[in-house]
Amino acid sequence: MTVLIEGAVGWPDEVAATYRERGYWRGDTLGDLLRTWAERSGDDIAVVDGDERISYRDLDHRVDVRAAGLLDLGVTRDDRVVVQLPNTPEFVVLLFAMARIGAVPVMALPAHRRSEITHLVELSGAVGYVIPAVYQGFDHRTLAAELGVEHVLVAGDPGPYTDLSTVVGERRELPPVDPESVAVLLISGGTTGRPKLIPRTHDDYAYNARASAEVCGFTAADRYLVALPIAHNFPLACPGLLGILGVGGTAVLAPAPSPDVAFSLIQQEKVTVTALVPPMARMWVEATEWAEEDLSSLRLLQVGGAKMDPDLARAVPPALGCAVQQVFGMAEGLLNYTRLGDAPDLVENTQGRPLSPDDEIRVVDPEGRDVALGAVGELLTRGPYTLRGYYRAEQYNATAFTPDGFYRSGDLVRQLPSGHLIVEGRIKDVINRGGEKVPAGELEDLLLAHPAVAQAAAIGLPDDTLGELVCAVVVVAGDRRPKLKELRAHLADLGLARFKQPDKLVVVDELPLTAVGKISKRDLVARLTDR
Ligand code: J2J
Repeated sequence: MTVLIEGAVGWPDEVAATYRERGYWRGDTLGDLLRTWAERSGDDIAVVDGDERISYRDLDHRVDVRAAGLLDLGVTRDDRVVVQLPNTPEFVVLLFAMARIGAVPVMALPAHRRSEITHLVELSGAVGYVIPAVYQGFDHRTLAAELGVEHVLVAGDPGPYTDLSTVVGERRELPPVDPESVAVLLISGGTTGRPKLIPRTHDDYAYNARASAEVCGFTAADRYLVALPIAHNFPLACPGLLGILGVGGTAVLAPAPSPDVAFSLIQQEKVTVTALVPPMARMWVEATEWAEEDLSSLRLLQVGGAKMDPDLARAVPPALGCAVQQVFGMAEGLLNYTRLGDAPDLVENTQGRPLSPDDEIRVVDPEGRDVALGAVGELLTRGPYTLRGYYRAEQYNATAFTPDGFYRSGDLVRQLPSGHLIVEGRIKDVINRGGEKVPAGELEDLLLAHPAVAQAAAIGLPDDTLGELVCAVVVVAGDRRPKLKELRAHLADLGLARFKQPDKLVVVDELPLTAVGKISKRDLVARLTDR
């Protein structure tokens, strides 16, 4: 078994050897790669943020200096640091600086709040927390005060903490980092209970980004708009930031994905490619009705995170003047892409096919037997960039993976003879709210902490805009019916991210049960959608 970091299982030795032989794993760390890219593309622009343009050479230099500064602080190899920065150059510099010293960023999303962040700090045993001072009205420093981590680094007014811009040291020779060690810990959206952490190694993540860039036809002439939150796997490495830097192109950082922000950046920076979730892609298509910006530089829009309506897939090319690509990915690894040369029927009606020739796919029935080609079943997968176990989750891993290392995705799919997959549903207890994942159990536990709630079930209800809305179904304790607003305020008090808070509340006398006495969510959804 390859050793990633304490608490994370890797691939069996002979499998790892195959991945190396076939050239997927090349033995470079993300820190080494940036050095190579800087030697190749020195004066070209790597990152654009507003008026700031950062060349590859400058980025490489900033990364060295920050890496030294982190070491001087005492942050060192294998140390975990929760990083919660928006789409800014600080994020990019920190990512590579941590890679260079072998420290591991835990990729929190900007929307996460006390509930998620305390969980991430505890689970990862983080020694640090890196934040903006205030972002979207939320003062991250007040949250930092509750965490008790050793290092709080702030981009902006640091208050009582350390100003991130002062975390600089003298450029120096750095101790080597193992390319098979963990480069990042991504947050899972697809698990039961509290979110789990996904270890991604330098080798596997570099391959993930490089192969994705190839499938998307990235070249040095491309300019990728980082529109979604950069900590998410999709804009980070599919091909995203890492993929565009790998080919010598430019990453243009957007503060938000909405058309009013993104369209002017596309025009100004001649953006050629970007990635969105389906509801945002729909907003873009609709915005072309009135927007006056010139979007003619766009050549490709990637859409993923939730299932895209075929109508939307058809509407993108005429409205935005670019090709559309469906991406069915997961932070756990496996990525499926429709290919640039695929027939329109495949691009519109499938969620793509696996990225790597060595992605192994099984589609199985509830007993774990392979179904016939074309039949619906659960998608299992293993491969050169798919995890073999969540971080520090031994017990959970025993059921989340088959004994021979396939990850049970919880997604229901069927596969066409061409290899393309169609997502038909899911068996995991997660609500997919327009690409944002809400683990039902996490929400239910917090709902139950409200004095007026005796029982709770969180379910997804169909919605035209978001695909699914979060619905809380509760049985009341006592004689006072809680209001939706009150429950949302309660969840906000407990520090739950806003996107996980219910959009709807339904009060029932009792929850339907399955034959084995569990809450039957299928019955609940059926009941509530009939209405
Ligand atoms: C249906 N369901 C989809 C799609 C993801 C690229 C793109 C997306 C993600 C992502 C990602 C879907 N149609 N096109 O990491 O790099 C649902 C599935 C899947 C889960 C994973 C990337 N694309 N899904 O969404 O880790 O249920 O990754 O298992 O957030 O989203 O969620 P996440």
